[in-house]
Amino acid sequence: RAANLHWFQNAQFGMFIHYGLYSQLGKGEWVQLLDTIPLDEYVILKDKFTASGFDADFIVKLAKKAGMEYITITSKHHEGFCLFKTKETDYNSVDSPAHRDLIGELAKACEKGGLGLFLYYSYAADWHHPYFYSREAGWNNARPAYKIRPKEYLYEKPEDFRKYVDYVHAQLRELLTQYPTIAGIWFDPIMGFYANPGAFPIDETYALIRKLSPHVLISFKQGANGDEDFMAPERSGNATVGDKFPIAKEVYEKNKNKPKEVCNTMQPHFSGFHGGATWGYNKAIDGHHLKVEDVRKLLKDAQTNHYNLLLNIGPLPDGSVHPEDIETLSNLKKN
Ligand code: FUL
Repeated sequence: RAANLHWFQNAQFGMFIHYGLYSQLGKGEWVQLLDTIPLDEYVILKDKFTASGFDADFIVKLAKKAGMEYITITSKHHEGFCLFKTKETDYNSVDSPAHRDLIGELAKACEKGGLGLFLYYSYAADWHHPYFYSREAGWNNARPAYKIRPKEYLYEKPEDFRKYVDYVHAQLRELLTQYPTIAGIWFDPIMGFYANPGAFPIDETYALIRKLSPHVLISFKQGANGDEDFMAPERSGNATVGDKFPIAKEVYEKNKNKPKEVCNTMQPHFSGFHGGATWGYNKAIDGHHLKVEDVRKLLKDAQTNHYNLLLNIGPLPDGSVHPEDIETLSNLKKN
């Protein structure tokens, strides 16, 4: 792991990818919750998921052209849809019309191209799994605010959450064995964790990863228990949410001198959501993606302040890279 960490610390620049069912709607990755889309309406997006434009080799080539050393992709975002082969749920890309294991394809392409691969995994939010906890049990964003509870949501009492945790652990096993060359697991969202930390057996989760794959790096934003390998705050460094949650303050103290990575996105300036940024494809921002000069500024800040920049793209509904982002990333290293 030390060698991996050393590599990571010098990697400087990575590509973040947010892709899922939400991409088809072009309103960001929180659309299910923000628009309170009924669950049975949302899940049928799977029947139209073809990912026909998702080209792992192209993505790797583009990342390399931009000078990036690694890629971090959403293997499962808050919606719960998985981009990998899994026996734990049929809510996944292999069991969709795409019939493709996108994580497997990207793992191969990264290996071939010499890039590191991190898997984003939404641990502390899942809007699909029957036993993720309810809004009443701790956090408003644990579930969309459905007036009538969908029949698929079965959580009743804190003990039920263990069924969700077992599911997460089984999926982590799958990820670590199916894609043994990955560089790390990137957990999210930290607010879901801080709002209900007692629900998550975080030490047990990390121990599982350490045992199965001792070389794999672990991050959980600014930190969940302080045993993370690096700090990965969002944009301007939301480490300050720590002030609201004593546990966050504690882990921040443990992690503050560790290597740092800050994520940012090519799709900014969309008021009214998430402090103005979206990560999954958002058609409202077409024409306003970051340009070469903007990215160079971010890179300069990263260099000056010694952190890695993890720069996000939100592929189009078919999984192809947005033309504006192709343009910017292809020209980044030109004069
Ligand atoms: C947050 C998530 O809620 C956003 O959707 C996005 O993935 C960002 C990088 O992290 O916690």
